[in-house]
Amino acid sequence: MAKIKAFLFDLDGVLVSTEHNHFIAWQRCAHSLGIAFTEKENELLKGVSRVDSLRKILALGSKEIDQATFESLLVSKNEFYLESIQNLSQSNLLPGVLDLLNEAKRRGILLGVGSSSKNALFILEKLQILSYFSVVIDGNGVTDPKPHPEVFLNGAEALKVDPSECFVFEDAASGIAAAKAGGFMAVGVGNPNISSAADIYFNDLTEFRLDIYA
Ligand code: B16
Ligand code: MG
Repeated sequence: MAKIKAFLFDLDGVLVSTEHNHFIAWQRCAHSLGIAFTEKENELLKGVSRVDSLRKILALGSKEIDQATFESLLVSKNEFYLESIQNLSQSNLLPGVLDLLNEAKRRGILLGVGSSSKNALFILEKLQILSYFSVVIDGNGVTDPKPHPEVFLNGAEALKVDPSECFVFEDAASGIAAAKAGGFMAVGVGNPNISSAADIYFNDLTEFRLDIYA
């Protein structure tokens, strides 16, 4: 294995538990369209861009809507989501995150974020961890969202590392697929549904032993 020089972290579901907030917001949209939507269907949306998520919900319900309704649903989903995370703070970081970021920094490992979310910068600021990352690639900066590897390839390029020298931490099937397609080591975290697809898997980041890998 090449020497590990960098870590790229997914945001929702890896650094912070906002996946549940996305779920509740999408569930509200789906129900407004008369489409059944549970945690099971939500699994298909994890790591998926806002636009693609709504497309998937419509496909689940075999529903067609006009462009204006589509746009307005995207706006209301995001308003509801943002309202639900308005009190987000550092206490909402997932277990092991802060310790891992600090230890990685101490060892000189470069850190970046690769998220599908267009709210990533806002959330990282609320969590007070933005300064840890040399690069943040988010949903505003990619043409092809996950499972395409662009978000992570852009991150590696910005950090000037080869994908083989970089771990990607992900909680979603779309993100694991993106990491693998880009030639990264795909580290699955906090979602048993992806444990077999990931190269290695941990229940949370407290289980990740940095001294073993870097
Ligand atoms: P937004 P990640 C993803 O973030 C979420 O997993 C996914 O549920 C969400 O739909 C997507 O961001 C877009 O988020 O609506 O905030 O732009 O897991 O890639 O960090
Ligand atoms: Mg995620």
